[in-house]
Amino acid sequence: MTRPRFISPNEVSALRTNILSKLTYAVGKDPDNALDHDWFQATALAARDYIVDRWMSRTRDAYRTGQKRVYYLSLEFLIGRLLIDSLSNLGILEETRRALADLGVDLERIRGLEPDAALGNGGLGRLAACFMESMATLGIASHGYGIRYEHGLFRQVIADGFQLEQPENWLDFGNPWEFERAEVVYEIGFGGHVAPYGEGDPRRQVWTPGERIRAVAYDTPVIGWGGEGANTLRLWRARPLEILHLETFNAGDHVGAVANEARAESISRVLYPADSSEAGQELRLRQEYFFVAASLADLTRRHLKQHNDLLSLPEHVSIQLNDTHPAIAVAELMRLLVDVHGIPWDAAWSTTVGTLSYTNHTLLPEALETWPVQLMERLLPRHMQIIYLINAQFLDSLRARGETDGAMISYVSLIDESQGRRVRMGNLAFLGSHSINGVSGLHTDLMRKTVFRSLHRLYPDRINNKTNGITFRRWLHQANPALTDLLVDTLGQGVLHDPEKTLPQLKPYANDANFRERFALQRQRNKDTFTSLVKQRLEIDLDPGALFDVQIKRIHEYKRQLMNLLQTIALYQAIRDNPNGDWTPRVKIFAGKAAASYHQAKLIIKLANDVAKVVNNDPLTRDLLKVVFLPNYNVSLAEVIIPAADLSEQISTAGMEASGTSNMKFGLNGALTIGTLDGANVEMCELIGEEHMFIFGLKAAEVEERQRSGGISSDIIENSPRLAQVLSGLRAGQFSPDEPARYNSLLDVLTWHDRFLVCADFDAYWDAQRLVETRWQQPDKWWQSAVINTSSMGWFSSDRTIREYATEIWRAL
Ligand code: 26Q
Repeated sequence: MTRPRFISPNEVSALRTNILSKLTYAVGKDPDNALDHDWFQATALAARDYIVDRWMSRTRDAYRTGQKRVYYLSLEFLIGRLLIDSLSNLGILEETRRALADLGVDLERIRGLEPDAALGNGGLGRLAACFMESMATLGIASHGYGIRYEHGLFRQVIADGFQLEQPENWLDFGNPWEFERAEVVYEIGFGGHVAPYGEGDPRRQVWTPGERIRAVAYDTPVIGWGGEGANTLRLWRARPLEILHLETFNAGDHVGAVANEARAESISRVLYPADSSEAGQELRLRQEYFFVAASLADLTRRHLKQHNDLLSLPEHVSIQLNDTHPAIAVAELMRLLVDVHGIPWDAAWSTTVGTLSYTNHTLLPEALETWPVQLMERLLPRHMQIIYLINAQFLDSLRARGETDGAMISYVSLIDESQGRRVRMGNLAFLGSHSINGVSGLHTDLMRKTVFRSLHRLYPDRINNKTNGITFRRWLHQANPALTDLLVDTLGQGVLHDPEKTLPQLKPYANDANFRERFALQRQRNKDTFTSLVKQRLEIDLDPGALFDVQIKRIHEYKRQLMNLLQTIALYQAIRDNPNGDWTPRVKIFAGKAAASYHQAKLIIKLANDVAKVVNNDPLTRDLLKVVFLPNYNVSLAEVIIPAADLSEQISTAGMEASGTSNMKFGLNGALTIGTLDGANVEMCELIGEEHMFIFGLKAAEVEERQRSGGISSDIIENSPRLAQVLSGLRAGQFSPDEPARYNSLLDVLTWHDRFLVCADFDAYWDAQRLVETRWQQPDKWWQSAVINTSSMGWFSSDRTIREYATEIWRAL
């Protein structure tokens, strides 16, 4: 076995005993009657024991050494399954496999029974999960704080080609990884009124909420690589103050007595299934404040226990805000310091700024969070006052500095007066933090030049870049054991422990024909596995020798799945026009969810399914082109698709994808990227070399220039016969004969307001795809590039990213 082990040799028999004992005494089943699910539970509980031992000793260490604590506040943690990840990080994966085999149980079968913990929408949530694992690996004393949603991201069902959303019930069979902490409870208030606190500074007030609920902690241990580091993911569940309103109940109003409970619990009931702002939803604001208030109460309590003084907070504590979703923390921390602990305003402000830092994940104006002042006043009256005070102090300081530009001042104000009065959460997070970071070089550069240009001029040292990363333990070791084994065989175990240093040593093997063959062979095995999954789920036969061309991510216009589909149609039409041409057999693979209320995105899903239906059933093109839309994209599906991909589609409109992280996962697994110079693609290109990628299209600066001149594409369409043919086919109902006008709204947008420049990039994209085919037809070259992709990805380890956060922002290493 090529994998490392971290524990003692007689582990298999010990594991067998532990699993059997969990099955009997924790699950309550006899081995003879146990179902697969019972075995999964028993195995997870046995693994958890190993984790808990390390977790407790880490927690003790953190108190003993007084090391700096990092708190990662995020409304999303897109964790996925934990069994294989935990076993592999503990170094007992193979031992567990053998222990189960002795008991007549196949680990591969039971691993699939674990539900995906889908407490996130996409990249931002998955990043939080990768970061938790890297922080544990690096021995940083950290807590993730979030919400224990009863229902994670909806389950996507495709019916007649349309997306339907169904509730996701990940907790139905219990959750073996978590510990309920019934004793860790905080009261969270909403509404009510505010009154002055005595005669002193009028900036100190007393808030009496009109409504109170409880936040109850649930802890999940997160184990790092090698089983040494372990941290806590603490998720809050909303509960009523009293479970049953006894007086109401006794008065005979049995339904009314539980209404209170339902109202309180609605706060942690469901994840908002949107990846950009669902404007003004009261429940969303309640969620944001609920988890921020509970987390700050919890961490200040821990700090006071240890250090007895809140002014020392910045020395011992860093709080990272994952986007603006927890930005109300700025006002809540001020309230705790000033109102509750009686700290003078100015000292409280420097403590707040010294403790908080904020990561921005998007520049799209529609995704920047703002809340109506009216709603804030009703729900969080004291916080609204604090925001006004912060704003007044800030705007005064500008005038004192001699800033007179009214437009600039109203642009940086915390209150947007232009569309009803709204609080700008991005500006609040910026002012209340000592560090504001973007998630790729280009994105950070654009932050300085666009949304935060004025704030950047006022605080030139605050904005910094931390390019995203991914945990290789999940996205290589776990997802692709065949490639991992090949890498270990070739480079030794160092590649598992320190890929940043070791992976570059793979580069010379790109020229080794024998190695390339082994590299291609592991891909072929993964493609075979994926081919059977598609057969089983969709009844579609794929040619595993075809080029697997993959775009999997949230469906969004800026990510341009539509451009990919238009290309697919163009290719289909071209093959039909010349069926005996020298075509490269290709499978176009799509997966992704659309926000339930995002009409255009849902129409794009329907189009993918419509195109698939026509193309897959056309005998003229059948052996050359297949289109697959896999329903219900999630972390576990990504783990199967990515290792089987030949080509990775990263084709967002330049300047719009903050970073992307699947681009890194594909590159690590040796897929070649076709993409624009956007997000982290830019850094990938620098490290991999442009000749091993297929870069095309307008650059960010060109996009900006074009958008200023309006997005009318009729000229472009006239000058591109290929694009014109695609659009007229669609318009004529070539893919929707039952409803020829189905795609008119998409077509109208393309023609009259092509904000995402699908038309402008169409021909360049076509040309890049032909280069892909040329390379594919020269396997030596293709696999050379593939090996170079894998060997160049070490820098994208989330360990590197976290090390940068820890040294430059948190000062925690
Ligand atoms: C906001 C308000 C109300 C409801 C929902 C939201 C909301 C929810 C999720 C807004 C945004 C998100 C998620 C954003 C996200 O995933 N952004 C991605 O973050 C990745 C990690 O940095 C980047 O790689 C991607 O480029 C970026 O799109």
